[in-house]
Amino acid sequence: MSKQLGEFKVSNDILLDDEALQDRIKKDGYLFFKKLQDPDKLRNLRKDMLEVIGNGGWLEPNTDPIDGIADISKRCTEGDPEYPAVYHEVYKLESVHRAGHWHSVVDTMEKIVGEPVLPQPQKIVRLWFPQFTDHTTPAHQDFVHFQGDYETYTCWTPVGDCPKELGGLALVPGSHKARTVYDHHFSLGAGALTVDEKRRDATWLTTDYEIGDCLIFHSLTLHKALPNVTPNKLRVSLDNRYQAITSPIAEHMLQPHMALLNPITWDQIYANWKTDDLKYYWEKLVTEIVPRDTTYADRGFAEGLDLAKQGDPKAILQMKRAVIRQPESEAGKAAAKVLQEIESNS
Ligand SMILES: O=C(O)CCC(=O)C(=O)O
Ligand SMILES: [Fe+2]
Repeated sequence: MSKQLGEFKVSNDILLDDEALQDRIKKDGYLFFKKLQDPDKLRNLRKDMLEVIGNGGWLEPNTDPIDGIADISKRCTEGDPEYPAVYHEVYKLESVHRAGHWHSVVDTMEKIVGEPVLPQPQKIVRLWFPQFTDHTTPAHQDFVHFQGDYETYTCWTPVGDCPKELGGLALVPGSHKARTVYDHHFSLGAGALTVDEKRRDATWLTTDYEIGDCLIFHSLTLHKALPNVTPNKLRVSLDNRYQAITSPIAEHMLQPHMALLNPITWDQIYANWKTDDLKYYWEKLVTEIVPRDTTYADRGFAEGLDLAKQGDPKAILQMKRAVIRQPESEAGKAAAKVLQEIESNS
C-alpha cells in the first residue's frame, strides 16, 4: 500500500484497432482512454446530478451546485440509512441511465468484447463525501459483487475532473491474469469486502482524471478507490458494466443498484422519464440469467460479526448499520445480538 502510484497507459492510439484493444486488455486487465466520452454531455449530466444532490441538502448552501462543494455534516455512504434519500433521487434521473448507453462507450466495449454487448441494467452512481476515508472503496475484484461471467467489463467514469486527491480509481495491472477470484474479507469500505493484505501490497496505477476520461477493466482486475482527501469536494462518478449479450448475467444485475439494501423499483425510477426506449430495454436481450451467489457477502458479514465480538470498532459500526437498516433480517438480528453481548460485557 505504501508503494508509489504509477500512471495508466493511455490507449487512445489503438481505439480503432479491435485486435490491439483485445490484446492489451488481455495483457493488462484494463484500458484507459482520455476524453473517450463527450465532456459537454458529462458536464450536463454533472449539472443534473448536482442539482438533485443540492436539493437533497448535501451541498454547502450558497455555493454553485456544479462545484460539488459538500456540506460535510451530511457525510454518509452506501449502507447508511440516510444515503438513499438523495441517492435514489439521483438514480431516478433518466440522464444517469442514458450515460451507460452512450455510443462512445458501447462501441468501444463491442470492440473489446468482439460481439454485441449488453449494458447491464444495474447502473451505479458513486457520491463520495470528502474526509470520509474509513469508507473508501477497498481493494477488490468486481466479480465478487456482480458475478455472471468473468468476461464482464466495468467502465468507471468520473462526472467531472477527478484529480488523485478527489479519490479516483486505481488498479493493479495484470491482476486478472490468474483467472481466479481471490479470497475477500470484511471491510468497512464500500462493497464491504476486500482482499488479503499481501495482495494489496502491489504496484497500483491511477491518474489525474479529466472530464471525459474513463477506465475500462476486467471483472477480475484488482482495483480500489483512492481516498477523497479534499477539504470539501464531493466525488461524483459512474461505474457501469458490459458483457456479451450471449453471456449469462446474475439476477441481481437486473435490479436497481442497492435494491437489496434499500428497495426501489424500476417503475419508481422511471416515473418522470421523458422517453421509453431505455425502460426495461434488456428484457428482449438477456439470454441467460443465473442466481446470485451470496457466499462472498455472507462470508464477509460473518467475519464482521466475529470482529465486532472482538471489539473491532469498524466492524461494530458496520453491525450498527445492519441493525438500523434491516432489523428484521437474519443479518440484522445476528448483528443486534452481537451488539447486545458487547454492551452487557462492557
Ligand atoms: O467509485 C468507487 O468508489 C468504486 C468503484 C468500483 O469499485 C468499480 O467501479 O468497480
Ligand atoms: Fe469495483
